[in-house]
Amino acid sequence: MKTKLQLLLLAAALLVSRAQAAVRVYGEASSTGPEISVKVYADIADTAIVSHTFKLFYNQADLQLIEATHNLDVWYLHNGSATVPYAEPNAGQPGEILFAGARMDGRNPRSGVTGNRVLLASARFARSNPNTPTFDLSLGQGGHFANFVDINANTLEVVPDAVKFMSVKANPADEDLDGLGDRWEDKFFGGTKGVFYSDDKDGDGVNNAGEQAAGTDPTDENSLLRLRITEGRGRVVIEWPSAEDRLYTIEGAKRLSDFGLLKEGIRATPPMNVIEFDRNDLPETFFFRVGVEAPPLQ
Ligand SMILES: [Ca+2]
Ligand SMILES: [Ca+2]
Ligand SMILES: [Ca+2]
Repeated sequence: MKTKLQLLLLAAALLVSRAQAAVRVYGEASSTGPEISVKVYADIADTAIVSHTFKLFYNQADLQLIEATHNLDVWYLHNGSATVPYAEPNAGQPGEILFAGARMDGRNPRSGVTGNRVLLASARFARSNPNTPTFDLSLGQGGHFANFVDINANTLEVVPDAVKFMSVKANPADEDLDGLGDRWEDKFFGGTKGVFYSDDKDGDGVNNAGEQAAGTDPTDENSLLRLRITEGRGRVVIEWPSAEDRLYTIEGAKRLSDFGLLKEGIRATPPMNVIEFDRNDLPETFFFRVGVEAPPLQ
């Protein structure tokens, strides 16, 4: 009779855990064109966790791993006097990275980690081809290994539905992860298919990524970011085509190998920006170049 009662109590305890704890793990991918970045987050509700372990899968034919990192701001060990290193991400198996993170702080052993959109870890990849990369997530380790443990020492992944792995989603502004905004691709090329960041369709020497950043037309060889420099009446006048929401930087050099900053944070005044220098302030031979800081992808 006593044994039966204990079993009933145990069943009740499991039910309580199931109702209370929920960890949802999901990834987000974005691209600069040549590089793909994946960030993996967790929504941790109704409990605080002290460890997580998961795997991120990628296609080796499409991507080469550059770097995998834990979010050490949140996941760290502290022995009471110093932060102690924890396991590095393990990329030993082809096409997968094992992340094992823990939060154990000797100054506050029962703190754990809770909250929405907690960054677990990140990875950066170099792309090997124009394919749209795909990723997957799963529990990190099997067997007797406890992956998601809360501050009450419950192993959450043994409770049905307590730990859920969602998909890795692409940046909604760049679903094909080529570094070009899908709306931008649609506007100039009628869709995202067959359009890639490194293409130079109009042959003006600026690739699509550069044209997008500069706000120029990737189908018009006369539309590109370049400087026009004129000199007269003791002044040097520099002009360039500009686009909304950009900031420009002008650099100068006596030799092409030696550029230095002249002006930064120059706001766009479309369709052209103009700045002037006193000729006497510049050496006889002088080079200029322009840099642009673009808004987020659209
Ligand atoms: Ca795109
Ligand atoms: Ca071009
Ligand atoms: Ca162009």
